[in-house]
Amino acid sequence: MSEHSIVIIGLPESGKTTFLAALWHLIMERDVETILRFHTLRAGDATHLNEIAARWRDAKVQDRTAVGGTRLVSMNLVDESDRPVRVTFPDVPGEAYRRMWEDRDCESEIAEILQAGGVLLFIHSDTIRPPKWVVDEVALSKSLGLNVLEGEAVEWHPRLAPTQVQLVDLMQLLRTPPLDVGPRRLAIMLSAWDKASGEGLTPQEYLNTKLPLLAQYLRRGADGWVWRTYGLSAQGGDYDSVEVDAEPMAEAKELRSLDRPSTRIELIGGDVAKTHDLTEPLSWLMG
Ligand SMILES: Nc1nc2c(ncn2[C@@H]2O[C@H](COP(=O)(O)OP(=O)(O)O)[C@@H](O)[C@H]2O)c(=O)[nH]1
Ligand SMILES: [Mg+2]
Repeated sequence: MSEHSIVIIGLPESGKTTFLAALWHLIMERDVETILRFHTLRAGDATHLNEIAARWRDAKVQDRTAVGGTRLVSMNLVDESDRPVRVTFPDVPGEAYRRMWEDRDCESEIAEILQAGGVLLFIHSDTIRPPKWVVDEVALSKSLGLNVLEGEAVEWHPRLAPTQVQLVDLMQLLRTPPLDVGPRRLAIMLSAWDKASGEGLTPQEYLNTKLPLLAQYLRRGADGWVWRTYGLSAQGGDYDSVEVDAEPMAEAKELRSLDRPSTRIELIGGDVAKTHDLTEPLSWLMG
């Protein structure tokens, strides 16, 4: 069986687990056409996938992936010409990537996983932290009547860095030993696209506009990434929170009422105008 490994990377809360949940539902349910299809199950392997897919079907937000709880999930699939492929991806806690940025450190187990052949980079399109100017922030605080301390330095912390700065660093680390394995394919997944599509931009235009540093880094080809940008709505809208006393969302209720849950999924970009097929980027990454 040809083994393909794809690594899912992204800062915390970028949509990684939701993607895996929707993908597993799609593969097992077969209620829409997909390029890659289910082949065989490996015993004991699917518990985590089944759990997250069940939560996804119920339109419930995924629990935060436990810190230290890296789960290597693999799916035995077949491609268009019935060739078996095993796709392995880790559900690595986003904290691991945060640690690489903030502490310049990474566990050896994760370093090994990061040497996968294809990279899926998740970016939550609605929570991008843009670069900010101190003068603007001060002016804003003052106009809101907040108490601004004059002449006092605010200590900087790497976590305050804009999203695009953190992501470019992460991409550069993947082309630096010990993580470097040569040029690779990269699919950029702008998640929660349902929140972003109202702006009328294509995923590529969105990347250029909201994350210009990352877009330039990729366009210049400095690290040799062969890349594509997708807009992904893996839920179709907002899901119910898992908090006990949380109000149910009207949107989640509507999504639950769809006959075929897979049709909640919308993916644009790549070779297709619009599809429910989450295996399209995987198939491209394996190409
Ligand atoms: N509106 C919307 N929210 C999403 C979508 N995908 C993920 N989210 C939300 O984004 C947040 C982070 O998702 P999660 O998959 O847990 O991210 P992870 O930490 O990278 O595994 C959660 O609140 C999700 O419900 C989507 O397609 N649409
Ligand atoms: Mg997660």
